[in-house]
Amino acid sequence: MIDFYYNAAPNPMKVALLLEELGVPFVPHPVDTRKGEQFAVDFTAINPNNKVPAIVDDGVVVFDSNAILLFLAEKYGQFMPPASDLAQRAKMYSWLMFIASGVGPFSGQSVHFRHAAPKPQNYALNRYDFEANRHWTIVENHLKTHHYFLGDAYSIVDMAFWGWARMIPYVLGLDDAWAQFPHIKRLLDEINSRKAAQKAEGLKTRHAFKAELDEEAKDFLFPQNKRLKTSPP
Ligand SMILES: N[C@@H](CCC(=O)N[C@@H](CS)C(=O)NCC(=O)O)C(=O)O
Repeated sequence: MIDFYYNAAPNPMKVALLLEELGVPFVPHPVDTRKGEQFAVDFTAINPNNKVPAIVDDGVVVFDSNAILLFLAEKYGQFMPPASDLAQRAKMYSWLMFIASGVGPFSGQSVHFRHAAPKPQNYALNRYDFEANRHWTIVENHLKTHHYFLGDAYSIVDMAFWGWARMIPYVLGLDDAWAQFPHIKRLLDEINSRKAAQKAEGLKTRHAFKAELDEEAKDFLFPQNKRLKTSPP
C-alpha cells in the first residue's frame, strides 16, 4: 500500500496524476502547509526537507516529486521508455531534470515575487519572470515538433509538465498566456481530458485545506522573513 503525502500544489499533483494513471491503491494524507503540518515530527521523519509530496510504499520512503515519478514508473514498468532504449531514456532524464531544476523552481519563484513578496520586488520579479518565460518558451518550442515530450508515448515527463503547466497564467501573470503558448495548451488540454487527471484534481476536494494566506501561513511558508527583522543578510 502506498501512503501519499500531498497538498494541491503543482509538485504533489504530478504524483497524484501518476498514481491515478497507474490505478494502484493509495491512501492520501493531506499535509496542510499553511497550518505548518509539513514541520510535524512524524512528517519530518519522512521528508527531512519538510515539503510535499512524499510517499511511503510498503516502508520505502521517497520524497521529491520527480524522484517519486521515476521510482513508481520504474517499479510498475509503465510511462517510461524501456531500459534498453538508451536514447529515449536520455531524453526522459534530460526533460525530467529540466522540469525539476528549471521550470519548477523558476515558476515557483515567479509566483512568489509576483503574488506574495513585499514590495519593492521589481528586481527579483524581473529575474524570475524572465527565467520562467524563457523555460516555458523552450517547452513550447519542443512541443511544436513533439506530440508528447518523448515523441509518441505519454510518459512521466508529461505528468511532471502537467503539474506546473496548469498554473501558467498565474505563474506569468498573463490573461492571454495560451495565445503565447498554443502547443503547451494543446498538450495540457489533452492531459486534462484524461480520467486520471480529473481524479487527481478531485483529490483535494476530499480534504479541507486552509485557503487563507494569512500571517500565520506566511510564517510557515516563508520562514526566512523572520530573519529580516533580526539579522538581515
Ligand atoms: N523539489 C521538491 C519541491 C517541493 C515543494 O516545494 N513543495 C511545496 C508544494 S509545491 C511545499 O511543500 N511547500 C511548503 C513549504 O515550502 O513549506 C519537489 O519537487 O517535490
